[in-house]
Amino acid sequence: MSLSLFNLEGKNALVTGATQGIGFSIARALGKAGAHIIVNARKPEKLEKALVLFDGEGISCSGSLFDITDVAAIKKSVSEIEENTGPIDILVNNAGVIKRTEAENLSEEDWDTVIGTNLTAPFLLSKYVGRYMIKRRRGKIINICSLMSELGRDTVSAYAAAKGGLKMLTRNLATEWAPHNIQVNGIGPGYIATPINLSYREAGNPLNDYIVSRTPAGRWGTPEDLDGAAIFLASSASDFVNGQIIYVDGGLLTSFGKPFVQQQN
Ligand code: GCO
Repeated sequence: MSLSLFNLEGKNALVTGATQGIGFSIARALGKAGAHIIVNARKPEKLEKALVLFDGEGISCSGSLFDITDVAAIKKSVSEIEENTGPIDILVNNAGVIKRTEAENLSEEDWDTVIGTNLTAPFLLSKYVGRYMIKRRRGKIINICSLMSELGRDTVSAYAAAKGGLKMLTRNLATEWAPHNIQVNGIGPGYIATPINLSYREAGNPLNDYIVSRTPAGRWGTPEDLDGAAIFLASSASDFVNGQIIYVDGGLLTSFGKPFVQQQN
């Protein structure tokens, strides 16, 4: 056994929604472990900014500008990357959106947006990248799931349905593609401080305080808390691990919780 098991040199990793939050951090972690990262984004300005940052940290990177809800764009971009950059060895289905509205008021349009981005897009990307992986007889797919792959919460019905579906997509693809030496696993982040939850992440906000008290570790996670799980699932250290969701949640899902007590600092 040596640490070279975790080395990603010579590998290409495509990370969707990699210009901010969890996607940015996972892309950086894979890059620092030696991979060439292919940074996907929808907006050119955001992509440019992220590439400059990665570059500044000495990470080998290139950009791939496409909307993951556009199947023609997925097909075109995947084949362009395969032809011009090289094989996609690692696919991280990270990009996601959330709409927080009570179920009885959630519009069909918002439902479709959330399911389209968080569930259908990972399926389509896996399908088109998977075809190449099957031919090569190797590949790693990491789906960014959520606590909401397991739990419900007021106002997030579409998100929970999509993330629960993404967990089962992970298990199903793992089952179908294990014979081709492809490992499909997931990471289920707990409450991680990113732009997606900026609106309620401040002391005094009841939801913020509940999250901190409900998390056994007693704090929000940072995007970097996910680095180890991402490198593990992208590397040959996980070659016999398939269909698993690693929850990186400070212990939240294993705990019944305790009565709310104001944090004493
Ligand atoms: C919310 C949050 C969550 C997180 C995360 C939890 O409104 O409860 O936004 O859904 O984004 O996915 O794992």
